[in-house]
This record gives sequence, structure tokens and C-alpha cells, in this order.
Amino acid sequence: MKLYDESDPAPNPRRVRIFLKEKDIDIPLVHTPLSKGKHKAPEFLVKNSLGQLPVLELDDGTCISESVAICRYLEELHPEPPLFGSSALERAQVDMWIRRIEFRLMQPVGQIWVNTHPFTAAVVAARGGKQHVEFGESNRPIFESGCKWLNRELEGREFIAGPRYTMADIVAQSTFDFARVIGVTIPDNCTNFLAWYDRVNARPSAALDLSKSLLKLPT
Ligand SMILES: N[C@@H](CCC(=O)N[C@@H](CS)C(=O)NCC(=O)O)C(=O)O
Repeated sequence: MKLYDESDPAPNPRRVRIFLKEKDIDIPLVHTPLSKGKHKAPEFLVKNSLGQLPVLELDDGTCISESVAICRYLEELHPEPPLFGSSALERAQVDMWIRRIEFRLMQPVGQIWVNTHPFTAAVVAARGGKQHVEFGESNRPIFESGCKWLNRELEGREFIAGPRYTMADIVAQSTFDFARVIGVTIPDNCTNFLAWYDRVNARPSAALDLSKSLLKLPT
């Protein structure tokens, strides 16, 4: 088994690496640099026709894409500690929160990145597209209201899906780490949210390594 991977801050491969650390699972990582277009090469498109990372390749050559699907597969093989919930209700709640974070928060961050960030301008142009800056900018207030909603939800709750750390926290954490790197921050008055972010960042799995990235945390 091996994981086609990209370094921080790429948020989707990061989810899987955080999950692996939380589970103490060791899988060989194959660095597949997005900046060199390795994910769009014909030999990679056979593994994931969408040309995206991460991809988990099994020993028989079967490939699994989508970070959450990869982690679900690994959860089946390594159930402890449970990161997708331990009962029907918990599993549904973790799922609910993963979807909410992806749609309400990751999506606006992705649009800000693709449509406004100077770093992506050349990549979009090279693919024959163009940035829709006004649309990208319109995602900033959507992100901000998503943060305020999550802040209210986190009142009196330790983690996103309840009292225990789960995959929903990993999906949220990788979203906000990436947002921070591209200059999109959690509003200061979101105190429950910021306290949650401190809690997940204190975990040994959280370390963000930007040493191989051209993107750095804004000072
Ligand atoms: N929903 C996918 C998203 C994968 C994704 O967008 N990966 C990014 C890296 S963080 C990528 O490969 N981007 C290059 C592209 O879309 O062309 C997942 O959860 O794995």
C-alpha cells in the first residue's frame, strides 16, 4: 500500500497524513508535486482520472481517491482509536459534520484560492482558464458567516462532532490551516472556534510543515 501525497499546506493530502499519525499507521508516501504537474500526467490519471491528490494505491494496484474515503478504508483496517464514531449515531454525526465543513467552509476557501490568489493565477491560465476574482471575493463573507455559525455550534462542545476528536476535526483543521496560509483568517470574535483550533493544534498530529512550500504563513 502507498499514498500519493503532496506536502503541506495541500489540505486534502494533509487530512490523510494527520489521520495516519492519529492512528499510528505507517504507509510509504510517494511525493507527487502539484507544481510539476505530476498529478495530470497520463500515468497518474490512470490512478485518479480527476488528476487530484491524495490517492491510496493498494498492493494489487487498486486505487482509492478522495481523502475521506481513503481514511474510511483505513479506519476499517485499523479501528482503534475510532475516528469515524463508535455507534450508528456517532457515525452519522461525524458524517454530517464532514459534509457541513466541506460544503460550508472548505468550498469558499477553495474558491478564494482558485479565483483570487496570485499563486493560482498562472496555473489557471496554463489550463486555459481565468480567475473570476469578483466571484472569488464573494466567498470571503460566506466563509466568515460559516465561521460564525461554527463558533455558535462549538459553544460548550470540545470537538466538532461531540466530545471526542474525529475525522470531522481533521477535515476542519486542514481547511483552516490552508485558509490561514492563503491569508484567510478566523474572525477574532469566534472565541469557541479559536479555542477548538488551539485544542486540535496542540495534538502531536497537527504540526504544519511549510519548509517545502513556496507558500508561507502571512506574518
Ligand atoms: N475531494 C478531494 C479533493 C482533492 C483535491 O482537490 N486535491 C488537491 C490537492 S489539496 C489537488 O489535487 N488539486 C489539483 C487539481 O485539482 O488539479 C479529496 O478530498 O481528496
